[in-house]
This record gives sequence, structure tokens and C-alpha cells, in this order.
Amino acid sequence: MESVKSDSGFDAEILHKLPTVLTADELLDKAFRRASRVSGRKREKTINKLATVSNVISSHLNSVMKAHPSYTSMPEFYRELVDLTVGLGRLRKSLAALKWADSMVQRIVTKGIRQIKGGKNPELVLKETYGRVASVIKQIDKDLRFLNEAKRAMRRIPVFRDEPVVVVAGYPNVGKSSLVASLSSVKPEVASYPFTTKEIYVGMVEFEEKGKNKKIQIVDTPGMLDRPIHKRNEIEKRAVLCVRHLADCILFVIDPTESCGYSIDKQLSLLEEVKELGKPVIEIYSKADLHDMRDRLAVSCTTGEGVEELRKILFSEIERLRS
Ligand SMILES: Nc1nc2c(ncn2[C@@H]2O[C@H](COP(=O)(O)OP(=O)(O)OP(=O)(O)O)[C@@H](O)[C@H]2O)c(=O)[nH]1
Ligand SMILES: [Mg+2]
Repeated sequence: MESVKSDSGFDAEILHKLPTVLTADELLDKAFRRASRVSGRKREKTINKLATVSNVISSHLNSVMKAHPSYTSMPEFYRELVDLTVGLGRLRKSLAALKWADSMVQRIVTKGIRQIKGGKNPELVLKETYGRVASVIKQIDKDLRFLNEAKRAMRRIPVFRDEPVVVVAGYPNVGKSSLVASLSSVKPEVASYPFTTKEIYVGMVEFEEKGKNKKIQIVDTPGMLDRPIHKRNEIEKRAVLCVRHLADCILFVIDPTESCGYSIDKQLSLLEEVKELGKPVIEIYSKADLHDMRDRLAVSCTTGEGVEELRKILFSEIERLRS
């Protein structure tokens, strides 16, 4: 299975470093303002103005295009997460629109310069060329705005380190986020209704052993329902992606009190499905303060029962997988 971590050669940090994208008006303002500062004699001045407009636009569009990674060759986990977050089709279409606009502007400006050199009235050519450039850039305004939105949205895509990954999975509202908050540094939102968690959160769980500080990454995922993949909603799909591609080990949370709103049978049926992935699964009961079932490790985030024991189990399981 391909890795999503740094040994795959792909650094997801690139998704957090995408540049701010100017709107059509902002980009045109910038280009025309820069051109208005060009000095020189009439013909050369106009030629330089046109070249400046083309350079400013081209450099901005190219800096945006180059900042994006290759979505075809990135690990499947990130590709699918980008697709769920911003839509890969739309992303590719917008980047292609920028490429089109870049070449159109260059062509329009080259033509204008040729006309001036050929003796046509520079002022007239300048006006016409500015008009054509503006019209092309305005045509990609929606793409520029979309790419700026995408830049913001992609900041929510988590970056994983080399430490082993435990993915917490289970039905909605069973107490996954509460558990992640008890075990790690990350504090996801907890609420008494299903699908509170809509994104993927990563926290670090630390463990001191023989004077050594060990770490694992723990991933809080949205709840999943036991139903075929094509019926799963976009939120559940994020959880499926994590379980499939990220997990070295899965921590499956069962709420036997059914106060989550889902029967234990349904939860166990999802557990069977998760087990079919062939990855190590640690099964626990949540909300130990509300029930007496102890045929699995029972953990309570309210009283702290079982939390430290679970931490030990997670680390020894990871240790076992590594040896
Ligand atoms: N009594 C008790 N309630 C708990 C415990 N853990 C979680 N809860 C409650 O269960 C509800 C759901 O908790 P969350 O941690 O948001 O559950 P989740 O599985 O992350 O839910 P989704 O993100 O919607 O899938 C909240 O009302 C929590 O306060 C526990 O150990 N004891
Ligand atoms: Mg949650």
C-alpha cells in the first residue's frame, strides 16, 4: 500500500503554502498601475507599457499554477481528500483557464507591439490592447476566485508526519472526539448530536517509556454509518479514506449504551466491515461511566477510567507492528 507520509516523496505541506490569488480586477489594477509608471519616448514607452502588463499578469498566473502540486501523482489519500474538499475537476479546469489566459494575453500583447512597430498609432493600439487583455482576464475571474477559495480550504487538509497513525473510527456520536481529546493535544469539537466532526483532526499521543518519549498520531474522524460506500455522504467518506489509507492501526469505538442513537448491532456490523480491511483493530467501549459491560476495555472520558490503559495498549500495539 502506498504511504501518505513523507516516505512517499510527497510533502502535503505544499497544500498549505498555496499563494493568495488576485481577482481579475485586482490583477488588472496591478498590471495597469505598474505599466503607468513606465517612462520613455512615446513609441518605446507604449511598447514597454504593453510588455509590463504582460509580464505582471504572466508572473502572477504562473506563480499560482506552479505552486500547485501534480494532482495526478500525489498519494491517493491526498488526491481524494483534495477532491472531497475542493473538487479535483473544478481545480484542474481553473488551472487550465489560467494557462489559457496567460497565453492569450501574451499573444494579444505581442500583436499590439508588432502593430506599433509597424507604424500604427501607439495610443490607439494601447487602448485596444488594454481592452482585449482586460476582457480575457475578466473571463477567468470565477477561476481566480475559486483558486483563492481552494487555497483557503486546503489549509484544512491535515499534514501527517512519520510517526505511526492510529485512526479512531466508529458510529457518529459514540464519543470518538472526546476520546481523542482525552488522549492527545488536539481538542476537536464535542457535541451530543451525530456528525459533529466533519473534518479530519490529528493529534499527538505521547508516552514515556524507559526515559524515552514516544509519539503516535491519533486521527479523529467523522462518524460512519454501516452502509454501502456509494450511499455514504461526503463527511463519512473522509472517515473511510483515513481508515483505508492512513491507519497503521484502527481504534474502533463502540457505545454500548446506545445513547449515541444507534443500536449496538449496527455498530458491530460496521466493526465487521472495518475488520475486513485486514488492519489491526483495537475495539473498546466508550462511556464506561454509564454502563457495566467489561468484555472489552471500557473507557470513560468523564471519570478517566481506562484512558491510561488504552494509551499503553496503543503503544504496545504499535510496537508490536513495528517489530
Ligand atoms: N457520560 C459520558 N458521555 C460521553 C463520554 N464520551 C463522550 N460522551 C458524550 O457523547 C456525546 C458525543 O461525543 P463526541 O465525542 O462528540 O462523539 P463523536 O463520536 O466524536 O461524534 P461525531 O463527531 O458526531 O461522530 C457528547 O455529548 C459527549 O459529551 C463519556 O465517556 N461519558
Ligand atoms: Mg466527533
